[in-house]
Amino acid sequence: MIVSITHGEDIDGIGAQAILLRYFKLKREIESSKIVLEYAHYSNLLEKLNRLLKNNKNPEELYISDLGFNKQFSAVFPIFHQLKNLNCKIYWFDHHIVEKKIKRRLKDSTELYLNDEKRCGAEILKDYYLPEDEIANKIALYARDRDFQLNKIPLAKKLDSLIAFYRGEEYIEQQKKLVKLMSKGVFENKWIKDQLIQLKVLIKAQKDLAVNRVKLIEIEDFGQIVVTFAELGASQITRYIETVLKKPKLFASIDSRHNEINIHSQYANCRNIAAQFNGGGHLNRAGFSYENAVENDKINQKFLDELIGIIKENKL
Ligand SMILES: [Mn+2]
Repeated sequence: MIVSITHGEDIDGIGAQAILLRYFKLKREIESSKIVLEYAHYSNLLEKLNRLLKNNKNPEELYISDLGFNKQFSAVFPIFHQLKNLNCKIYWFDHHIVEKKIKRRLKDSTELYLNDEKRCGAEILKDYYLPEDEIANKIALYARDRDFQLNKIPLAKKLDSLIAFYRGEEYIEQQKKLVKLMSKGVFENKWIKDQLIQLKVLIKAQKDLAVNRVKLIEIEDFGQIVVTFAELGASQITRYIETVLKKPKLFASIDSRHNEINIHSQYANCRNIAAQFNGGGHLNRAGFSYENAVENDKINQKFLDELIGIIKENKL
């Protein structure tokens, strides 16, 4: 059994998995049906790995892509050890900021640990497994366009919005279908078109709600922050709010379906802020979970107070 765990939040996470599937098919003649596709994020990677062990299906190979490392992940080491004892080979491809010490430990615990902050996850996989393949290059290009906010490829943006919407267990089949299509080089077809049409209506409604719910908070010696929520991928909410409001120094959006929070800021260390909530990410954008961040259609005051306190400690 081969297992691929990636984060399913954007085209980089999904694209990395699609490239992996393509590699298996082209170079090792393994069909995608033989590969277990999993999606995880900071809050449930350990849970997914533990489940893998418990199911006792003896994975021969485990691929983790586009997932950073945060403090609570130290529990992955004993899990990796157990997997290794089961003769499982572990590969981890990432581009998040990870401490040198941890990187060394991960290198020692895996068959391969590749981390490059200058490339996105899909690019790292493409360069490693399929550097010459036209379709893998296209996937990596789309992922880079979104991950580095180049915004030059409209189709990448569309696919990214679809992926962001597919977050969560209820859309897992759609997510997998998209990964398989992309791995075959299909980026546009009737199914994708229909999905996009349905999505457009739903997203517009959620974006309007996010704007209506905007909460502006003034933080002394920092400036204004904006917090809002909707039933939409948190990074997608943030991106939209950023086009509506230019002034705030920090944007925090909550995906109220999953209590997942995304923060963007050029003025605060987002990675450190997220780490305080056991999340992670990049310097200027990061994510984490907070149980009941939204309660009875309102942003939880306890969460807001904590967030404000942590922002104050992490000004850039
Ligand atoms: Mn990424």
